[in-house]
Amino acid sequence: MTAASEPVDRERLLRHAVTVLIDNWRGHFTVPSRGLYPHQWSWDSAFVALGLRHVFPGRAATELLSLFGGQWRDGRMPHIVFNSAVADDAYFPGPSFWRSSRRPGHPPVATSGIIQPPVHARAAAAVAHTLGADGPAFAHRIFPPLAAQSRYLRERRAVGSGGLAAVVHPWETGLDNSPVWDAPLRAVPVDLRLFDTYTRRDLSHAEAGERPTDEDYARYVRLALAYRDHDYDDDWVRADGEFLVVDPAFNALWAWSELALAELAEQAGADPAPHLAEAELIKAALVDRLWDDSLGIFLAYDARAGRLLAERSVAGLVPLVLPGLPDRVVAGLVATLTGAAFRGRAGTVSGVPSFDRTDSRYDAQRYWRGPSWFNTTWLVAQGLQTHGHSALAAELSHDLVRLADRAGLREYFNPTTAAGHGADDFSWSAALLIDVLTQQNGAALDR
Ligand code: 2M8
Repeated sequence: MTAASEPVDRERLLRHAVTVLIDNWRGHFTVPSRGLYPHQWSWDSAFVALGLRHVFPGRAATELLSLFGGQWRDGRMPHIVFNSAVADDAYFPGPSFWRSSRRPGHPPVATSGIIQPPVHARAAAAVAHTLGADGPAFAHRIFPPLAAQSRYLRERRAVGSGGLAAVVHPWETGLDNSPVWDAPLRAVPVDLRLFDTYTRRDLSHAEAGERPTDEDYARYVRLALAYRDHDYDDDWVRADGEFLVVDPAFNALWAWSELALAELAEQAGADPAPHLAEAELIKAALVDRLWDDSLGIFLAYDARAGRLLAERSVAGLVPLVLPGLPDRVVAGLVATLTGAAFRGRAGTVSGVPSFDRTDSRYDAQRYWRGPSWFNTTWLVAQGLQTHGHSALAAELSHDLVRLADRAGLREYFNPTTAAGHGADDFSWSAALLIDVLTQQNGAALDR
């Protein structure tokens, strides 16, 4: 019996995943991990809610509602809502770095000032569905903040004639140290004086070789400080910020969320039409501006340098989540996913590597520079399912189960050895495993 065909004890895995979500629950939200990430992270909460809804639907609703308690008056949903029960220096950069409370219109809880991919409406629509008769009441409460989050992107983050949203910091993409950001980050000086002003807390919880380098960290800090010191002004950052990038995954998730907002609007008594129209606009711009036929993938665009970044990362596969893509685009994405850059020969790679395996910068265990992650692999599987590639989608879901079985609920995984890296008992790995186990039938998993 080969390792791939070993039977998996689904019940044990499910129990473990539920235990992780219980242990990481902090009364009204879930921490991504108990050591490395002791606060509430924005897109993590959306993925967590997608799993929580199967076991504790009320908690899934609370997770999202509590996150939006940190939303700013301008509609931005910050990437971290800080847990006041934790010391300021438990995570760097903490509340005293971001200084959100000095901003007019800030919520009564400390937050960061940058954002993350807007996958929340999609999670909220799934939660509303699971809540059954209580769904419409939840939709009524969650729809207005979700609609404001989308309005913020349209009004404050759109760039260029295509109108796609730009991110102003690598952390806003969620794929923090992807090699795709290497070129735009070269324009951001490494300020050596900054090194003495902070302590990297992440290195107390994970190996340095699995995390971003000190130089990249200094750039992250410089970008965040500049945005903060300009009062998080999006006119300033779009005109003069040192990092301004249009990311395909971020925009695809925005369009996907607009489709979900249309579903929620029906339940909340609002008009779905503008959300359907917005989703179409974003999708058309993605295909028009970011699709690269020869590489068979969506590319990021460096708006500062005015050029596409011709590199293949999992972010370029995520637009598969959008229904109604042109056939040639879907076929190109599937060919790229199953080709040497990502999956290669059947059975040799687990999940979807976060970066092109044929590129010299591919690193199988360093954070977003190669490892497979649960959330991006799950998103690609969702997209495959949307476009009728059910067998390939099932293969990816099966990989997630096998990774959890072999390595535990780690933060990320070596795609070829299936070794686990980063944090352990990681919430979105647990939540998405629950989703996969709950949606699949046993026969498919135990093949
Ligand atoms: C990672 O990002 C944070 C900064 O936001 C960090 O490295 O400290 C990323 O994997 C991000 O996508 C994720 O949301 C966050 C919490 O899990 O960790």
